[in-house]
Amino acid sequence: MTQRTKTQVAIVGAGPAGLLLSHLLHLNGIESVIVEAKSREYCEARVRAGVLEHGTVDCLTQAGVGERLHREGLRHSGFEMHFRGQRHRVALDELTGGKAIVVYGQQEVVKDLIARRLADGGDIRFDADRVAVQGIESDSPRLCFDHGGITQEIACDYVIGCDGFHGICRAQIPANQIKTYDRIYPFAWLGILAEAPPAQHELIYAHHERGFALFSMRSPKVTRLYVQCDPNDSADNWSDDRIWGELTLRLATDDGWRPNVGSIIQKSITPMRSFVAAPMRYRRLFLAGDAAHIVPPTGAKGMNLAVSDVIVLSRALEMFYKQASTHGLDRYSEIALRRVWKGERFSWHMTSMLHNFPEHDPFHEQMQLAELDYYTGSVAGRTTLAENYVGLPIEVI
Ligand code: RFL
Ligand code: PHB
Repeated sequence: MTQRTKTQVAIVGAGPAGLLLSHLLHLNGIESVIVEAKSREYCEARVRAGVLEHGTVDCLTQAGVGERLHREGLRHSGFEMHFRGQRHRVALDELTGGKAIVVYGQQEVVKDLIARRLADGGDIRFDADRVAVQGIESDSPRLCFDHGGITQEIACDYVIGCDGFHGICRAQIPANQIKTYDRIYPFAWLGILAEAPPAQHELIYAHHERGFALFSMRSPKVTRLYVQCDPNDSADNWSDDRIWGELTLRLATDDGWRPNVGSIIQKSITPMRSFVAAPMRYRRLFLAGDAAHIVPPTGAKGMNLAVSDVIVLSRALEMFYKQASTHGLDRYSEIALRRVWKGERFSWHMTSMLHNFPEHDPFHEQMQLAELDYYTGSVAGRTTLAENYVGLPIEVI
């Protein structure tokens, strides 16, 4: 037996993109259902991004889901680049007219959004199996899935694929209607969470002949660190001693600074890839966030691009439901992609400038150092880094 229901907007995926879209639609009186493959606990525990651009913070604040973020998030008005044993600071606020970023774990954003959707009576179907989009060529698409042993079908006006890079929505678009752009990098990041007080308040991006390292944090007691490794490596090959040895070597500066060492509570390897699928729409199916594009994490842009997509898309859906105009929906992909490509460029540039590439020769190494010298040594260079890092403007329809 199939249980049939109807909604205005059916959303696949309860990551930051799907949850925020559902909440923004709700604030505008538009009904949605989220269908999610994993459990609520799993979604709330997934450790990923940590840096929120100023526009992301503004959006969450204005949408009424920023209270804990303002209480517990760490506001950073600068970050550092370490190379040749020296520290170089990029003063975000001074270079961007007072803007900053906030360090607040993605899973905390997800927890806040789930709690708010459920408090507002939102419909999130966790643990959905065999999720499929049907009727994509028609004007009445449907989302089908198994839930609690029952086959369900949700009829809707629009399906929004917020199901991440490995989701099912992007694959619904006929191959001749979508173009993809891809770059796989010859390295990965080993990321750890450590019970160690951050040895300094701001993030550090380090270039070192042994490879890249990143110093970040989650709270006054927990440090988040990453170290460049081989993409085929396994986290099991990295003993705690080896991790701390590499991190200390790559991050340390000649003035004696080094990260605090502590017990490692989480360890995982992330591959590095740039990917864009365009357009981000096919008929009544729209893609947002990682379902349409991914970036290497070096620029801290992934979740922020998911948020800016959803800001544009929620406004376009509002125009459709309030003014019966498809103008916004017709322009969504073009507007979202303009910002996505700039995020892709920044992430690619930071990645290229900071990592050790196996094919690089001593000339390339000198080019990277000259680039780092230029970008940190001139006001123009630092301003370029700063305005991209805090987040470029979000174009609204
Ligand atoms: P998500 O978060 O992947 O959510 C997709 C959701 O869809 C579900 N799903 C399905 N549901 C139903 N049916 C199916 N068939 C489904 N298939 C999948 C999944 O279970 C999931 O719940 O995508 P979204 O919402 O677009 O959000 C994107 C962000 O998660 C991602 O871009 C960031 O995490 C990237 N990222 C960073 N972004 C930043 O902005 N700042 C950072 O500092 C930052 N650091 C990072 C990062 C990503 C990292 N990793 C692990 C890739 C650091 C790392 C290490
Ligand atoms: C993090 O804190 O997880 C983080 C920070 C900056 C990045 C990527 C990840 O560029």
